[in-house]
Amino acid sequence: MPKPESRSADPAAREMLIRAAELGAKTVWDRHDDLKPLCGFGELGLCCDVCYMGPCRIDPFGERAQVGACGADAHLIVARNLARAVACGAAAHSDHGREVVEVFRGAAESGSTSAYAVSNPERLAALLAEWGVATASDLADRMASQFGLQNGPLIPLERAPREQRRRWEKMGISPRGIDREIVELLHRTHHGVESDPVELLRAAMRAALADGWGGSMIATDVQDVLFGGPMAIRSRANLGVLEEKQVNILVHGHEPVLSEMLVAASRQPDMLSLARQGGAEGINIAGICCTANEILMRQGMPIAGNYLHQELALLTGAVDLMVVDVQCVMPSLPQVAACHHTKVVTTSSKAHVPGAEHIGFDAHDARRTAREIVVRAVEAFGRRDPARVQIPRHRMDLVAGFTNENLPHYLGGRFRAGYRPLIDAIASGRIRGVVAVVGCNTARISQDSHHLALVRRLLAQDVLVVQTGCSAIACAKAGLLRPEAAVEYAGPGLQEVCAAVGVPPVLHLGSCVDNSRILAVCTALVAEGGIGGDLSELPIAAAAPEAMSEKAMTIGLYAVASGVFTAFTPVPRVAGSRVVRQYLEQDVERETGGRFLFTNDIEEAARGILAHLDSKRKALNLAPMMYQDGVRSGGSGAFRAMSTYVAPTGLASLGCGKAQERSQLRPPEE
Ligand code: BF8
Repeated sequence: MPKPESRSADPAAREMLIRAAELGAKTVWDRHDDLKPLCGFGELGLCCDVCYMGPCRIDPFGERAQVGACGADAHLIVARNLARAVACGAAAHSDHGREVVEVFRGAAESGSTSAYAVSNPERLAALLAEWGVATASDLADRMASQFGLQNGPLIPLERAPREQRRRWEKMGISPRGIDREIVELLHRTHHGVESDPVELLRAAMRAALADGWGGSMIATDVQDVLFGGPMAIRSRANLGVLEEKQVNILVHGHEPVLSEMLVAASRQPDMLSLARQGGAEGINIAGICCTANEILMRQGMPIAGNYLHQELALLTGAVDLMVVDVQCVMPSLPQVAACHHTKVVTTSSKAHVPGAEHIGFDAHDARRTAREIVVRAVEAFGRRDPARVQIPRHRMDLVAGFTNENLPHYLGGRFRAGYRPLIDAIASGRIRGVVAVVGCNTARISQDSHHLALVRRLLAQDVLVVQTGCSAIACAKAGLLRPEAAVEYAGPGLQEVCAAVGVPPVLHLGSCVDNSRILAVCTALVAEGGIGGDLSELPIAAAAPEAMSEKAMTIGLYAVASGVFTAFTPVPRVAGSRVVRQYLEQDVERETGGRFLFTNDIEEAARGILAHLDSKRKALNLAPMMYQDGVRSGGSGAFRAMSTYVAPTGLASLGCGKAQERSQLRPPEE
């Protein structure tokens, strides 16, 4: 068996990989190894299967076929494959958005029998004003219409900086309705339609923008209206959050419509007494992947792990029931669950898994279904064999729940809320810039190792890191989401800011659809003024250090289309085309202001990001960095210089006492 260290940087994962071998269970790493060597044509993006004459494969060494049967060359084939991935990623996010809009519509209509209701009237009021409608029902209708909008730009696009919108209009990629962009992109990749690879990449950007500034942004807004706007909150992460003496239910997938209702059901007195009658001390709900981020942000529920933890969690023998909805759910789960008593339940009409039980989840009957799932979990607990349970002891404290709505309060205080303190810290050289580190795990890279290496490297260089998705979970498990991480990892300038403001150096902003929150933060920095009039002028960047899913490619592309330098690791299937790489890594910058850096080397990604931040600082004529190699070299700013930073006791700096462990934290007083 390969060494567990080569498969994961997480000690809990390594422990469970040894357990997998004992149990004779195959995991994603074993299956990935079984496939090696991976198809070289596929890895380069040079295999075309869009018609049934093929599949056609282009010889990368130039000795055999250089075009497919229809005449498509390497560049068109690579661009077409990439465009199809982007369409699928955009479809996944945006269909999630549509789903929550439909739940919102059901909750908003008069005489509603929906189990859901508006829980955030302030956010609703702000959206009503922005969208120019009078009622929640009108808003839901208007949002739903964005998916099928045939002409004219999406309404949320208005939030983007004017210069960015001007660029999109000039390029002809201002997105229309989400469905329309995805359908048109797929049409253009059909055999014999768009044959210009660069035009195809521009069309892919248009569909990606429809996701980032459309489907995903709408999803985030609606979820905040229905389930509440997150505030800083503390919790724990890693497999050690599973409880030996409680019924453990893992929620996995993406849409909080399911997970929020399960959390509510698990807290009902009759469900708790059922669990006690079954011999359990309580009901413990924990999450995997993005739905974990959703219920963490709003409810403080613990996170069991990120993408590569989904099978490992089942191997503990402590999970009584795993309930899934859509996206990033491995079809292998029922086989792995069969090692123990664990039940796997699917709930979405769009996502069935052979071997799992399907309990259809309907928003109108959500309470009953959620309770039924909890009852099944309690029953399964009765079949648990305590002698076979092995829960890794690893679990880590964290603070999550930052958003574009609440960050101004944490940064500026209650009476002077705003991004000015952050902008001053950047302008004065205390903070080098802001980098979004997001995305997945992949079996191609030792789990979490790239996320941790990159984030630690950036922190040491006084870079404030914002996160979503499985990357945020990777850093949570490693303790980087604690305020104390500033002392342990941040450069002196960033330490000073974290101490003065009382936030961790790594800010958790939610799930993958919540990358829209990061776009909103960047837009707010532009609006506040002083460090650039456009996203492409800001000292900001993005990275997907362990990208796996098509959604990650879509996110990367809308970041680049929005003017953001984006490091993407490992290299996606573009290496087979010089034209595609040249456009996405260089030429696109003249059009959108952003560009990709594709690399397999995380140190090269870090160097590229830091060089990019410094070049933007130079172009804006910002002050030199205040500290070089930890030594103060000059500068001034809004924060008191501190040579040593005293760690906040617990989360005192966030106004967080013990009683607030699972409650929302208040922004700091002025
Ligand atoms: O949407 S980061 S592995 S869970 S795709 Fe999937 Fe990637 Fe995780 Fe969330 Ni995002």
